Amino acid sequence: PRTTDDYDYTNYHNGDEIYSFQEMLVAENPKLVSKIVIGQSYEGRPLNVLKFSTGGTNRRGIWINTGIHSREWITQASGTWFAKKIVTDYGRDAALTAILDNMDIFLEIVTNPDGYNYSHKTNRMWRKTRKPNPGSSCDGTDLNRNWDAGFGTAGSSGNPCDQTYRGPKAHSESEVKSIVDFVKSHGNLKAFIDIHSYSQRLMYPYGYTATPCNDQRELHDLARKAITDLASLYGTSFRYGSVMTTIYRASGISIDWSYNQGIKYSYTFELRDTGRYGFILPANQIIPTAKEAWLALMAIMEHTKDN
Ligand code: ING
Ligand code: ZN
Repeated sequence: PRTTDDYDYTNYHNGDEIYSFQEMLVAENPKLVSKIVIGQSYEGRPLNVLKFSTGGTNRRGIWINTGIHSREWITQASGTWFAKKIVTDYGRDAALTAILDNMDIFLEIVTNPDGYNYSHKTNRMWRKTRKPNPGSSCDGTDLNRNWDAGFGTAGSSGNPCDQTYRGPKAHSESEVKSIVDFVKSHGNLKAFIDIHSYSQRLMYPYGYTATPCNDQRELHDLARKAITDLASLYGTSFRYGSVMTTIYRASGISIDWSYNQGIKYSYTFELRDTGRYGFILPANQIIPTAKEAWLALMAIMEHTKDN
């Protein structure tokens, strides 16, 4: 494709194709979209973040990332669709326009580029990074167990051969550390949304402890509103609640770290489906999955703007 209008949103794309989508989107919308390179992956790929901004200086921000687990292809595909949706709706949809007139949106689509490349070329079911682990024949760290929030406690593994290997220490992985540095230096993010698949859930902190977070009531009510909006489109049902009570104990996860940094609206999604296809979701579900998820994102972003 030569433009983002020609891009095929109904099929999955590899990392290079998504990178070139990002370049096209920036070139087509120079006043609205810019690209920030927050770091590079272990294998040297850029960690690109799309910034959607209508001006101001260090406005309140919303962080969204997809693809922290490489095999969850519906998430990178949805992230690409979200990016196009934002530029299409700005100036046309009143709610999105109001959000962007007050806040900036940061979107990292390919959050684990090495794993994503490996998942396309070698092993479709690859979840972790590709960094070797000294003393082990197993490669990779789980980027959603590597954050400094209950790091190393129950709900992650110390064995490099496990899918939930946490890495040698908190923020040891450049893909995580680059986000940590960006979030801290920005200093004005109000929402942090980490998008996974599959199992159709919308969750808030905590994953490493059963103790309810201070904002549990507000986060719970907003989650209910978001999944109700989501279901209004095709009737897809999402469970919701804290990570620990909704799915299982998980330590060192992104949204527990972001929440403990003071970013109140920290949420994590698990998109379609509930297991029929799992990670191998047919491509004809990309647009419906992205469209329904967008309604939930809009609910969270609007609430964030107004609070
Ligand atoms: N499952 C998640 C995992 O990392 C999850 C569940 C999501 C836990 C978000 C904590 C936070 O185990 C998938 N499919 O990645
Ligand atoms: Zn995941």
